[in-house]
Amino acid sequence: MVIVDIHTHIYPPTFVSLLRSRTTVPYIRAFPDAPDSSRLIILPGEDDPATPSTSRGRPVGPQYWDIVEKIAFMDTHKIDVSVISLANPWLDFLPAHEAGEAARRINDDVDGLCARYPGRLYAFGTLPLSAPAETVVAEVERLAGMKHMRGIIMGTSGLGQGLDDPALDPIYAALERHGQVVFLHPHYGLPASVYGPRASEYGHVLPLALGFPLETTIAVTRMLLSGVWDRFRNLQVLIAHSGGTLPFLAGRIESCIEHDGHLKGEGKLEGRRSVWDVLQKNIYLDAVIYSEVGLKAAVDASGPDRLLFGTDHPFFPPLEDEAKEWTSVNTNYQAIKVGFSGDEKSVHDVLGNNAVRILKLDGI
Ligand code: 5CU
Repeated sequence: MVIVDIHTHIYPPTFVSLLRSRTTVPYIRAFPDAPDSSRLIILPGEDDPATPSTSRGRPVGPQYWDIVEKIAFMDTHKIDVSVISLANPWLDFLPAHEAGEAARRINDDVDGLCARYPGRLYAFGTLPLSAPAETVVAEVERLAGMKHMRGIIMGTSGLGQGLDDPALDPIYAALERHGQVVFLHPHYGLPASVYGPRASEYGHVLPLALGFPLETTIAVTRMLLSGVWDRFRNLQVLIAHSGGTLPFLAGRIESCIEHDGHLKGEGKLEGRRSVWDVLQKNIYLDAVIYSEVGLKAAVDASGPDRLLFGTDHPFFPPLEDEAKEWTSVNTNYQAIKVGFSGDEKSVHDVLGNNAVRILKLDGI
């Protein structure tokens, strides 16, 4: 049995230097009341002065950038192969004139990390999405020729106006042409106001447990509504966190579309592809959902041959002792074993065979 982790992040050394050089989100720094502990501040609003500096962001150490630590984590958790990706917020925050060069440097850096562990590491590349579309397309073309790259990771903002923006069409076309999988991952969450005035009392629970999946669900639904998969019928998207809430809400989304007088009046209901069709032909889902209940919704929506194991390393480490196996990882292993109890083939497919087939991990 081969085990492949397709949801596992890294901030390569070039990116860490960039974060250390910054003073606005995203950045890495130590605060005066805890000078020996660096903190990674990435999410919007995470450095609110009302939050004590020791609770801002998260503690950051070599597990975020040292590839040796990634391999040790893989060995501890019996993971044969990882498809690593730059973690959020990718390059979204860079000025347009810096983004193309930064993407090239970071992608070369990540490809080089993979080369150090032949057969054990592959990667999703990063796109310079704040740059003009031609610069982004050029990086898609370059990534297609790189040995360890198997697609790209991106967030929900696209070129700044979301994933239903027609200006993304040349980029979707290039991704489709090169058969590159898009790993779609949240970062921005929901507006802070929805979390209420006591949000700072609840740590990261509301933005991570709910903001992330809802952000993803809204982004994918906007893609669907704008006809992205009607125009790019072979565009393949791997959605983080088992699709946000998409599998659970697909029926409601479909019903709202079918009952919408505006869409009907505009002729947009004719010949459109349903969310169910897209889920079964264009969408892959990771299995980072921590319970067999969510996993079942994902399998029912997309099928066991489109579900892929992931860990979200280095996020969600144990709060006590990092040397042990991680509860977050074992919870996902357990959900797969219980969810597919009696169906060994599906267990093996989700843990690794699907990733090998879909991402053409030919060194295995
Ligand atoms: O803990 C977090 O903030 C995160 C994050 O930012 N990105 C991610 O992939 N997982 C957890």
